Amino acid sequence: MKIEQIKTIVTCPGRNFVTVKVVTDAGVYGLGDATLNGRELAVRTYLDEHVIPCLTGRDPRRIEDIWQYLYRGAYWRRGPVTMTAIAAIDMALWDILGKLAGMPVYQLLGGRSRHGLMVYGHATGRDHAEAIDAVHSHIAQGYKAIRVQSGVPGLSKVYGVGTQPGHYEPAQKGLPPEESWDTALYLRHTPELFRKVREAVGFGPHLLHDAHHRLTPIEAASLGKALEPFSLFWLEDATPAENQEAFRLIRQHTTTPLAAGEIFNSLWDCKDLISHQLIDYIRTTIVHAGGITHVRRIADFAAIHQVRTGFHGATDLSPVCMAAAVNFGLWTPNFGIQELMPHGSLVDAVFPHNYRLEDGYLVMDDVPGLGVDIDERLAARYPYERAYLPVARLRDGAMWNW
Ligand code: GCO
Ligand code: MG
Repeated sequence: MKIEQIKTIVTCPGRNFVTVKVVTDAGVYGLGDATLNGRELAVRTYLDEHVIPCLTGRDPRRIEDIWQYLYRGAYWRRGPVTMTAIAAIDMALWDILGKLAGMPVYQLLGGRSRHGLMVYGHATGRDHAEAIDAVHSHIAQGYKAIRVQSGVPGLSKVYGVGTQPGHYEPAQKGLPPEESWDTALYLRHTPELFRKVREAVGFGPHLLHDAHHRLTPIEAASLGKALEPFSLFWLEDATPAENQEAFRLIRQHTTTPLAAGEIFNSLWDCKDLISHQLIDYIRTTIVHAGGITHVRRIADFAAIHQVRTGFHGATDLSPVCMAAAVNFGLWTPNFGIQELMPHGSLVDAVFPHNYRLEDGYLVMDDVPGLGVDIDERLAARYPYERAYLPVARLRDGAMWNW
């Protein structure tokens, strides 16, 4: 059996997605997500120019060998562009293998560990009252876990807070918008938000919060401590994690569970965080960390340190990645939670899929492969549009962290 053709499909049904389609001579094809928000065309070029020409003619069932070929063979290891490109090919090969076997990918991984994946939804509000309304509406929709973010008085815009409750889009069309940031205002405001949310809904639903890497380690420690009475499921990306030691300081001061890793690309980015048990949830995703083949190694390594998965699942991860995440989460023994920001109906039409939300859990029917497709004709009607995440500047104009 041979890989006959591989193509990259770029489409923008409201936001940009890059998809890989691997076609075999056996009449089956596989899909992989290759979307790297704001750097989409770099991955497409990496695939088109440097990966695809090396793969045509190979046996698509040699998933491990192709992974090692692309990772070890390239000389230049890791990095978001490389690992997203490898991930897309890897996902597509698992999709093909499932179709050949007539089984969903989770069966190939070792079968179901659970009936569905508990997800967390996004409750956002421009102020506390609006955020609390959004929490109520998520509870009414059956969500068991809810991430809460709100506007901060004194800041005109806060990342992760939409213009309508419950919705925000990570990237904006055009060049990167600039937002201003003030840590002191944020730290004053955030514990108060969670005090009010707990007062309004009690301790039943799980609550989560994302600090988007904006804090220093000591600021993160103080926020974690201040949030302890409100019993969060996790505090996410409290500080940038290039220096994994930083989390040791946070850990010394707070028992609020910590999550990190949505921007990591390999096990090497989280090895110390996991082995020293400095985090509780690893957010590294299939699309940005080398696909199912590599994320399975991360999850297994995490399992022996009692760290659970909590994959990134914002709208910039396509339904192809979500389908892979659902298969993966049905199997992985140390699954923790899955982020869910539902895509709109147009994205769902471009990528028809088999997973669905039922009473706060993502479930899927047994279909061969990943259980996702692409309507190429519809995709072709929405060409790429330049779009970026915003950047953050301090009050004095200096660039600040993501
Ligand atoms: C999250 C996020 C996202 C990311 C975005 C990057 O869902 O936890 O932090 O909003 O910033 O997906 O592309
Ligand atoms: Mg995040």
